[in-house]
Parts: sequence; C-alpha cells; structure tokens
Amino acid sequence: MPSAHIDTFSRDHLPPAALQPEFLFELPELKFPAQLNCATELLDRQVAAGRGARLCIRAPGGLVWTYRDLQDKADRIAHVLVNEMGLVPGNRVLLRAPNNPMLAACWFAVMKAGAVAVATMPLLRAKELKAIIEIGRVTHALCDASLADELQEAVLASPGLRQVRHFNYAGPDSLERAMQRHGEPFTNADTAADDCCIFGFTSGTTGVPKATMHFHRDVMASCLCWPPHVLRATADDVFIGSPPLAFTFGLGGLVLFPMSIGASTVLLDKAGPPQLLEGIKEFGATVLFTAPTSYRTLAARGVELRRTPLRKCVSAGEALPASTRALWKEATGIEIIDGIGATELLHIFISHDEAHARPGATGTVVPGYHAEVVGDDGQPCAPGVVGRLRVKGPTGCRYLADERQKNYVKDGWNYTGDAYQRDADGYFHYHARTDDMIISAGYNIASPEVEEALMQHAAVAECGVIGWPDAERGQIVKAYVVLRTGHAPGEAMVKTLQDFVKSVVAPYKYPRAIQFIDKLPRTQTGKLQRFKLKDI
Ligand code: 3UK
Repeated sequence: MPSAHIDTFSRDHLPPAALQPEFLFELPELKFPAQLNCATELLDRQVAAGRGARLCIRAPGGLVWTYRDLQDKADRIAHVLVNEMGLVPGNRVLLRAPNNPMLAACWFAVMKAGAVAVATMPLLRAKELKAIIEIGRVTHALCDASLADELQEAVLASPGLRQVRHFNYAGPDSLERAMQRHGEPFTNADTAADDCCIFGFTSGTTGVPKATMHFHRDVMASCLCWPPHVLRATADDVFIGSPPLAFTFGLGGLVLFPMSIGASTVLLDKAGPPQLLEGIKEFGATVLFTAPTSYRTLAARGVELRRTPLRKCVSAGEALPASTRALWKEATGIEIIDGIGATELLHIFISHDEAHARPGATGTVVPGYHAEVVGDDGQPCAPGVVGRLRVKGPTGCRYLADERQKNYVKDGWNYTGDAYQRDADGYFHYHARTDDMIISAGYNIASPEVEEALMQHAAVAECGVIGWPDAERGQIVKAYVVLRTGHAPGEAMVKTLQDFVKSVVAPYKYPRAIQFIDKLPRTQTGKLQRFKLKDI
C-alpha cells in the first residue's frame, strides 16, 4: 500500500512484526481498501452525501456547527498546517485543549493533512508534556490559549517542536486569524489504511507514559464494531459526556461514533456531574458517556434526569459496581451499557446492550473481537475460573518503541492486565487488575469486590481497597473510605462497615483496616489510583 507519509517516523518505529498482535478482519465491513483517510470517511463523506447542513457539534455559550461548518474549519486548519507551518504527512501534531469544537476541528485537520494526532490531557504539566513531545518526536502543536502556559514551558525545552499556534484567542498570530487566509477546500492526503494517525498515550495508573499507535483503518474499525452492534445509536441522537478527547474513550464516544452515523455531539469544556446534568438538559442529550463514579454522583438527580430525553448511558474506564448499576436504574429507569476498552485497543471490546445487562458482568465479546480467559500456562480457564483476559480483533497494541510491547502482546494476543472470569454463557466478569489482587493468609482477594461490598452501605460515598503489608498474613485488606455527608468517621463506623462487608461477601474478605479520607486519588481519565492510597 502506498504510504502518504513523507516523514516516516511512525512507520520506522512500529514494534517488530513478531511482537505485534494478530489482526482479525472477520466482519465483512472491516475489509478496508488499501487507501483510507478517516477524515474523508467520517467528515467529508457526510457532507458529500448531502448531510452538510445537519447539526454536528454544539457547546455551551451557544456555539452551533453543522457538518459543513466543521469541514470548513478543518480544511482551513489543514491549509494553515501545510502552507504556513511547514507540515508534511507523517509529522506529529500535539493537540491541547479542553473538550471544545476547535479541538475537534484541529483533530480532523491533522487527519486530513496525513499527520499524526497527539492529543494531551488538559491537566498535564510541562514536565509530562515534555516527555510526550520527546517520545512522540512532536514537530507541531495546536493549543487552546487557555492552556498555553505549561505547553510554553515544555516547548522551550523541546528543540524539535518549533511550530506552535494558539486558538480560541483573538491575537494577530492566532490560529483563527491564519484560518481566515484559506477559504479553498483542502485535498486530503491520500493515506494508506495502515498509515499511523494517532499516538494515544496511556492514561497510566502507574507512571511512565507510553504511546500506542493507531492507523486510519483502526479508527474506522472502532466505529464499525461496538457502535453499530452494541450501542446502536441513530442519526437523531445527541451525544454528550465527560472523557477528554485525549482519552480514546472520549475521542470515540464524543467525536468518532456520533460522526460515523451523522449524529450530533455536545462538547463540554468542563464535564463534572453538575455540568453534565446542565448539558443534558440544555441540549436534550440522548446518549451519555461517562465513568462509574460520575453515574454514582449523578444518580442523586434522577428526578431531573427523568425529564430529559436521555436514553443510552455508557460506562467505561473502570469496573461498574453492581450497586451503581442498580442505583442508576432506580434513579433514571435506564440500564447502563458497560464496556471494557483500552487505549491499546482504541475502544470497547467486551460489552452488552441494555437488554443483556448482567449485574457484575462487563458483557460478552463485541462482534469483530475474540476474547479468552487463560491461566498462567496460557490455556483457557474453565467457566468460573479467574485468569488473565486476552483479546484480539481488528485493533490491537502497538507501543511506539517500548520494551513493554512484549508484556502486552504474547502469541498474537493482547493481554490487557485484567483478571477476569468467563461464565458458561460467555459473559465476562471483572475481578481486578492483575496487579490489584490481594493475597491475604493464602486467600486471593480482588480489591474491586471489597469496594463493591462497601459501596452498598448507605454511609459510603466512594472507597478504594488495597493490600497492606502484614507480618502474619502477608497482606491484609485495607479500605480507604469517603463517607457521605451526615455520617461520622470513628471506631463505631469502622466496626459497622466491617460487619456490613462480612454480611455481603465471604467474611475473610472484610477490611481489617479502614481509614477515612476526603477524596480518592484518581487519574485524569477518572481511574482510581490504588497505588497512591498507601502513601495517604
Ligand atoms: C480498565 C475497565 C472494568 C481495565 C478505555 C473504553 O479505560 C480505557 O482505556 P485505558 O487504557 O484503561 C484500560 C483498562 O481500564 N477498564 C476499562 N473499562 C473497564 N475495567 N470494566 C470496564 N468497563 O483495567 C482496562 O484494561 O485508560 C475504555 C474505551 C476506550 C478506552 N481507552
């Protein structure tokens, strides 16, 4: 396949063939042509098919863009990148903004120009940005003016990154001013289906960042597996949610999936539970993407939510506790669609629709993917036995020049690092991250199971459970608990919660130590950072 890349950095740094996963294209719709540009497929095709006047993106403050408007912006930005910033296909463009329409336009511009998008979490500091710039050999940056400071500092320390433009600002050197100079349509780079277009940095619950590499065909595959087979939204749906577009959960749920069906999306620059609620009401959102904790908090507003047209609610990023599923159903009448995805696989590969929810299970394998639970010997486990989850399908793990490729991919399978159990009906039940299993006096205890038990108690707002070193038992179960307002910490509460856990799960799993805290440590993607609890 002829690559469009003149700068061959990404192709030169793919993992060696022997360390790549096996890629499967079993669904007929996944037989991609040799040349494929995902911006042509997702954006230009909608306009060419006569849907240019349809609503595409809205945002707080009254901004409304049609598909034609987004195409116009993306074309102008692509011209600026190529004609004013010296971009050639294959260059890496760092993108930095809260979720907003210009960020989406910049993302499509990078696709159109045949470059590689390196989207970054808004909260990252200069030091972390510098590491990303180095790992991804970033050459260009497009940055929201509100997040300029930390990037500025990182750019000063990064000689390879010379071209930076800022947007959502009115200065003479702004991206918007440059866009005014380019009104003509942009001819998209004729990229190969296997030209890289995304470096997705892992959200990392543990530390050192690594970049996952995704091709144009991977972007299209993510739109063709889970969305039509499980989510089944329509062109009239209005998508909304909290995950940043730098997190592939957000990129898919809030940009790629709505656009792949001609629907519209609402991009919120701040998307905590209050802003989500406001957004759902104001824009009449029908499809919500957010994390389990956010559903837990929002459930308190069930009366208001029932008055909105919200109809599909997707949870991912962390295991969805059965208690949160029940709480949301009771509050809103809506059955949450759970799904496990990973940055390495771009999006969701095990999930279920509303009619097939099983409390405590993530779901069944998404069409297009294969998944197994295997023991340490690499052999599939019998139903009900906990082992390691491994997956393969049209997308898979390619770390950019990283030793850890051989840990994630073995024998063609992607090992996600999760301990799972598969039941006789093919439903996958989450246990823990393989490194979050607690071994106490010879018992294997999964942190999330104890957390889920605790959360069923009315006094518990949130909690995190870890193994704590213990001379006698090796480890003991220790819980960090955030109480709901109106409940007092203290010895009596410790005893109450311990007794409660013993009454809902096997008593040996109860937390022998409980510490009350105000807030749990979380990543910017909303994941609990259990490893940080021990230092509290
Ligand atoms: C955990 C889940 C249980 C699991 C992601 C949807 O989370 C995403 O990507 P990350 O790379 O993390 C991957 C890991 O997160 N996880 C995610 N979802 C679930 N565990 N139930 C779930 N529903 O440990 C997995 O290995 O940050 C999620 C779409 C795109 C994504 N990138």
